[in-house]
Amino acid sequence: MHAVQHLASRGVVSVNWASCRATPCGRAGTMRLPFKLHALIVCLVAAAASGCTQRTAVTELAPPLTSIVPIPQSMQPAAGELRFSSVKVEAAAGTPHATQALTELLARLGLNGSGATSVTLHLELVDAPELGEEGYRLVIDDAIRLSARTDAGLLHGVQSLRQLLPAQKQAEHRLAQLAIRDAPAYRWRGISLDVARSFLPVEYLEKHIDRMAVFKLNRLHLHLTDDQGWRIEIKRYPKLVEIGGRSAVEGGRAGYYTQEQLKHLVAYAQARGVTIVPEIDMPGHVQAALASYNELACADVKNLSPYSGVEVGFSVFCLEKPEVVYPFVRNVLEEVVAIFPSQEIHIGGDEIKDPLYADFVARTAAMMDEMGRTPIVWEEGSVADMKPSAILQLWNDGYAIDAAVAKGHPLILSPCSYLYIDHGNYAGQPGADWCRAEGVPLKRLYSFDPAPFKTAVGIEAALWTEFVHADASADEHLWPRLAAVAELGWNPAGQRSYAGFVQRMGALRPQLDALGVQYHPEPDLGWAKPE
Ligand code: TNX
Repeated sequence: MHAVQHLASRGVVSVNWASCRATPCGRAGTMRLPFKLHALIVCLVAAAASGCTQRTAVTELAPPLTSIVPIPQSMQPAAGELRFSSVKVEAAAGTPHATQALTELLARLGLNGSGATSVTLHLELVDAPELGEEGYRLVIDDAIRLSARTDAGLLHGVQSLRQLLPAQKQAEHRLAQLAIRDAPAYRWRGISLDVARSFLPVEYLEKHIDRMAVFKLNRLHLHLTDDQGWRIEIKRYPKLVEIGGRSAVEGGRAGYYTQEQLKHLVAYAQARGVTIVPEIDMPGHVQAALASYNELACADVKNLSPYSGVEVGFSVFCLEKPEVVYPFVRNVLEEVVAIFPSQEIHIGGDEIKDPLYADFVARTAAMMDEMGRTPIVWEEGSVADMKPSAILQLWNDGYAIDAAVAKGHPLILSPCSYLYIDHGNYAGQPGADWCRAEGVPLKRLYSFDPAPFKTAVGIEAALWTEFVHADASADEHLWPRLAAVAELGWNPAGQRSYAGFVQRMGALRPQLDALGVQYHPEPDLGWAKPE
């Protein structure tokens, strides 16, 4: 019996992850009883679970691996391991997305055949209120039992199972016996992609959604319009894409999505537990719209050409012409809500000074309410008179948001010095650095704590694309930092540690490789390229 099994066989060991001072890979085997025996046992199990086994003296202790990001709320290793070469799925009705995700995973790993040793995997819906909308239980003993209240919860369970399994086909698969109970701290765990400055093709977004799902991220905010481009087909105003879709930031990609493509993406994301949240940025950041429909600008505006610069804050709808602007806004938003079932719709509202700004935001937010949706507005919108249910998205670290919180406005947290991942992975990486000259390294990002923001519904990182023009560059900015975003949204500060994250994420590199991610070779994870 190997050591972890032996230790664990004396009773299920429950790991308090936060109290375990994570031992860097490569040194775990040299631990010499610095803790009491129980703590040592717990930490050895945790170290094994963290995925250091291939590179440390713990190797003989604990294959198979149990590194999961974001870290499960509770994970109890049990005795033994389960070995198998095929999996038979017994899925309850009402679990279409989880069943599909599981079927694809098993096929990719060659586990869907009739292997010599078969195990049964039960997918079940259970009435367990403590699991919430997205929680799940995963028990591995002589079978695999995944249960949740919802299909969405089961999908997350499938992702945990994916991370417990190797990323590639094996002759035989092994899983540690364990019991996981898991649920997220926050309901909003997102990433915003700026497809307006530089377009991202549908195929990239599909891959991106697959990758988000692996880390249980559940909101994809698409910044669909800005000065440099209008990316969403609006049938009533075809010039928005005919003219506005042809421009991009200098060096970036132009293009647009048809409504059919967007509906396809919505369904693709839904099947993976991801909600697409569209943003139509108004009343500023609208040069592409003004260039397409000149009447949206005031008569004294001279420059109505498409724009490919980087500077912001110069374009605005002519708010003195409400009879022109509001029908346009309403017609556009009606088409937007017909495409996107998301309860929340982002109406922008950033970086513009105009005497009628607050009025515009209040009227447009009210329009969203009438359409049965919840508006999201960038933090500046807090000056507008809106229902307390309107969500504000915080982006300047020090922005005075307390009054809005006191009014009850929910917050999406995107403080730029932690979550603007258009900024460098390291100081001096070319690109955006206006918010933090030292960039937003992984460790810095991970140190953000949402807890002080009482009305926060969650967090969202942002990839602006003034300087990110290709798929590979997007990948390199997004990963591995998005995995840290996922953990910040899933686990409260007391439940996680950077050292533990580094070990677990370090071990999950093959998962990113299997997904074809061109990630940043992060030195903290031991991924730095040799000199
Ligand atoms: C600020 S965040 C912006 C974007 C830029 C970004 C660049 C926000 C609401 N506005 O328009 O792309 O900085 O980092």
